[in-house]
Amino acid sequence: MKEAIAPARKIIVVSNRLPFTIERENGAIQFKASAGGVATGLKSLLDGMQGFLVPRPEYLWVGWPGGAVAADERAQIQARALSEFRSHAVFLSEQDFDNFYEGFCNKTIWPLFHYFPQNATYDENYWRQYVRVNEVFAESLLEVVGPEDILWVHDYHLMLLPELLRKQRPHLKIGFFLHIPFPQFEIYRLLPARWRRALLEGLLGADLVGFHTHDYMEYFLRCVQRVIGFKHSVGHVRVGSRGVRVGAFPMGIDFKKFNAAARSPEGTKKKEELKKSFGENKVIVSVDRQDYSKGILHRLQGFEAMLERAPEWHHRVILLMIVVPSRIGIQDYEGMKQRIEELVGKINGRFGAIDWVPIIYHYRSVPFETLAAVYSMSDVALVTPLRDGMNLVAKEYIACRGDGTGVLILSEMAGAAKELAEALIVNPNHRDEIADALKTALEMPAREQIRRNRVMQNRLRRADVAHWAMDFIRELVSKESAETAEARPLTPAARAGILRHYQRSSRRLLLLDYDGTLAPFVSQPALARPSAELLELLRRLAADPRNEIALVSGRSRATIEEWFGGLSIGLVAEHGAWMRDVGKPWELIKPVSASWKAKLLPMLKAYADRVPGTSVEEKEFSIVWHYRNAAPERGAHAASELSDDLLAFTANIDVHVVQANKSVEVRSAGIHKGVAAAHWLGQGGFDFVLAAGDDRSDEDIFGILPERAYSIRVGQRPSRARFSLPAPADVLELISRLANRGEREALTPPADRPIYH
Ligand code: GDG
Repeated sequence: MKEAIAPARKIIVVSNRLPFTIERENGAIQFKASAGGVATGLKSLLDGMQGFLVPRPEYLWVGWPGGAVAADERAQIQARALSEFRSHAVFLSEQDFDNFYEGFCNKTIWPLFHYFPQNATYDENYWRQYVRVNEVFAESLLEVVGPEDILWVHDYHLMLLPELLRKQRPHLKIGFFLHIPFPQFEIYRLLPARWRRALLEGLLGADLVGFHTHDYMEYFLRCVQRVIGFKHSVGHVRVGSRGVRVGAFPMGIDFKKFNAAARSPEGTKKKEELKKSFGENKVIVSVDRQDYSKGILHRLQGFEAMLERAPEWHHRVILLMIVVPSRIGIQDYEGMKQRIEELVGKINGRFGAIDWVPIIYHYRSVPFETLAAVYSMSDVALVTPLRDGMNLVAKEYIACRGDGTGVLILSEMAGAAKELAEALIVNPNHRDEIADALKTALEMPAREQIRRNRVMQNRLRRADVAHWAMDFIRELVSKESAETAEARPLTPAARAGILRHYQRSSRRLLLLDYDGTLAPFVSQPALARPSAELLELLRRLAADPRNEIALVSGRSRATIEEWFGGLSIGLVAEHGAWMRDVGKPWELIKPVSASWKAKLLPMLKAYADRVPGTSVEEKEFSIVWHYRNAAPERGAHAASELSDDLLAFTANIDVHVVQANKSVEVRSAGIHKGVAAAHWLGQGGFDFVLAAGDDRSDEDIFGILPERAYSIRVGQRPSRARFSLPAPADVLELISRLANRGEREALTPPADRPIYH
């Protein structure tokens, strides 16, 4: 098996269902192709992929083929799946299916992510089965995945899978796409704490996480920040040594296929036949899977309201409602079917006549060609989900409007509304709004219809499903997504190189952070007073006329002045807000306002009161909440929450919220250590530059250093620094060697020294 499907590089698409289903007819196994939206999209990507990945990769689809399969049938099914559908089957048992698919997927995630918390069930057995099935998928994938393969995991059934795979194959390229909405934090947090964290961690196992819209992407990043505490920077999240990118990739449709089907001779014929059966009536079409998220009942009420308010449309309009059976057996769905049928009956009874039935209700799926003909003969499409990740029906309707006429009424709660702004956009909860839109649609002049549709058609033609898939894969394999390297440990050889370079240089700049770099962290910030040895070391370094030393700290001006004011070195306080050149008074680096402090201070103080072991430090241009002495879990959790509150609250104030080493700090924007470092670098003429720091704020220094400068980050973390050292003691050891070298050097006659250019 493995040999047969192991070409050099494959794109492996992983989804809950394969693009075919196994069924039994008279005991014999049959394969039935089933092309859903995703299946169609991916197929056209893979079939039409034009060498942006060179060489063109093979593809393989991994998923569940449906049905229960006996152990002795598996090999045969696997062979056929591969040869006929380029697929690899993951076999699940009936019980897997019950608790996983009908359970956790459709009774927990689906309702919650569609903002129906009242329909959500929180059952530990469902969760366990969800974990189990994700593990089964991971095991099955490991049988077929090669080191160069690209994995694209789809949808809410498999949110744990990226991390499960990452643990086994740290260097695999993994992308994940969510087809349903990602909810806001207040909804997401309804999940039990353990599950909510595990799902996010699961997704963060991917290199790229994609959503249909920017909103979902933002909600996801917000949840990551609140639940796990990872902040993002323009859609990049740092997870240990890896970078994870999060992006919006609105899914398109196979535009050509729908457009051509509606224009084809058979399509036209079918359309004429259908049209005839509706006589002179205008037709409003509605097509959905039967699901409470689709707003079918509200839509019927909207149609009813239109009939109430516009009697002139009686006997002139018909609502053709196609509802495709879905998830039969789940209670919520069964009850809904009954309510839909009752309401259809009620409206038809109330308004209908012998020669006119206002609603034609069709509870089954129709073949593709019929669907395209229905779209192309309907004057209006009424697409009003209460919540929908994207909604492809809306796009398909527009694609099928060959002559450009037709009116799309679209819910603002569908992801598609972001792209189809020329539609009549409605709030699907409001029956009157739907009624008004229906009336407007029925009366809209053809010219106006065409004007709107042409714009949307052009957009959908460009952003079709192949474009979507290619965009995603291109982003996944792009260079930028490569893991961001950790700084390399400073080897003895590299250290010797630094010492040699120092020795032969004539003008040197040393930019040194204090806490965590020159001194280890202590429980109380005030106890981190510099030792006599350190002060002596700095004094010796500063005594060398070739040296310029700057201590670049986040501490307050008063503390830095008190501790280091007596040395002939440059000083930076409050991450660059204050600076002092040797022999000069303190200066503000730029005019800054701190009027925001009074407003935010109570917020930080409230956290200090609430979380034992935490405290607030107030500086001139920043305020800090420290939680080094809190219970670790509690502190980290509160830090995420506080950062999130602060970020939301300060959206339009010019401040930065920085989660650093066991602290959350708010400071005026535009002030960071990089600005301070630039002040010294700007003096020019240095032929040896070294900077050392231990946290995120020091990255701003590393980022602006010239290429040949030596940057050292304390601790093994992803960093822009060239080198890392384990602890402050190692930094001290290095700079005391520098000091020694320098002093020895000063005793050597200049003529013997190598000249450095
Ligand atoms: C999920 C998300 C997101 C429907 N009836 C028939 C039929 N269909 C086809 C449509 C369309 C597809 O099914 C339904 O796609 P939607 O996008 O409308 O909705 P979901 O099934 O809920 O899909 C959704 C989507 O994933 C993709 O990411 O847009 O938000 O919920 O393609 O044409 N096809 C045929 N006969 C029918 O009777 N042949």
